[in-house]
Amino acid sequence: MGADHARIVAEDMPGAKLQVVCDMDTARARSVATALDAADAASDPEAVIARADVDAVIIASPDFTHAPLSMARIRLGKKVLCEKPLSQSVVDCVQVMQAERAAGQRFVQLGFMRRYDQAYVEMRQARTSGQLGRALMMHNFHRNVATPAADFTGAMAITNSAPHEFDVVQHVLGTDYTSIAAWQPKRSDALVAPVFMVLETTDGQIVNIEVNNNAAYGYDVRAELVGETASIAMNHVAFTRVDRALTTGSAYETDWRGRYAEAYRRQNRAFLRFVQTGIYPEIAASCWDGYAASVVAETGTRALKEGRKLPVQMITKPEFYA
Ligand code: ISE
Repeated sequence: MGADHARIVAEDMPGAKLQVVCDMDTARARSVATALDAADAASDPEAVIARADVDAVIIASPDFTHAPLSMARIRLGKKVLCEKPLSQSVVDCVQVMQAERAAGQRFVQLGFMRRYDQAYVEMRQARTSGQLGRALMMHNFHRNVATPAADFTGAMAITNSAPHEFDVVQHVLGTDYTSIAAWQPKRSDALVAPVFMVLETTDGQIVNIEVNNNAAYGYDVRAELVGETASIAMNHVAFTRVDRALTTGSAYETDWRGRYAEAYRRQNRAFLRFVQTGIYPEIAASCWDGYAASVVAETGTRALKEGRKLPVQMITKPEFYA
């Protein structure tokens, strides 16, 4: 993801300059920096964050680094686009929110890029325009070709993959969650089985989410928002269809970077405008949204383990994030 963000900065963000590429693997940082004509390469994120020639950073390092590096940026008064999750630790998320509130202004934009995906934009518009009637349910499935890491688990499907749905569904519906339940079917092999979740919202809606990290056939994310008088469903997104020999078909992306390429561009350009103007992007995800997704994820892993529905319990939303 870091290399992909570096390419977007270098090629798709007019007004931005790719200044430094930082990675713990110095050779990899140098390779990406050279390929994208960055001014420099480095391997110490704290030093890069403090550089006078760096106005803003995009954090795409391992999950456990997101909260401490975001805090470092807040202390320096510089803006950061932090890849999801803000942290898998709810306590860490609260600490970042406390640091941002103490600093008295927003510095962190969180990388829940699906908010910028045209399909979810249209779903949210359909709900807010009233053309669906009262929103009742939202069905979601999120399928990867194969697990992104060898040590991937069912719990990680909830903490690593499902936060995208936790965030974007809450964004589309304009509600919060009150409960979550989670189950897994039994596969015939040793691969991580799908996780199926059912959530209730503060506005009396029902949400179901399937995360299948071993779907095999393609990267496929779809959703349907069902209202009292109409529903809106997300199509399979493909630029072309091939009709041949009495068949028709279209291709799937291999992973999220292709399917959400435009959403990343829109998200990152919104971040650049935030850096340039100081005006927080209207649909961007904040530290509060990062906290909320982490609370749902943490509760969901317990619900999976305990085999029962659990309440989603969050702190009161600070006015700072209203
Ligand atoms: C990955 O970390 C992402 O963020 C992708 O958007 C998601 O589709 C995938 O399931 C996650 O593992």
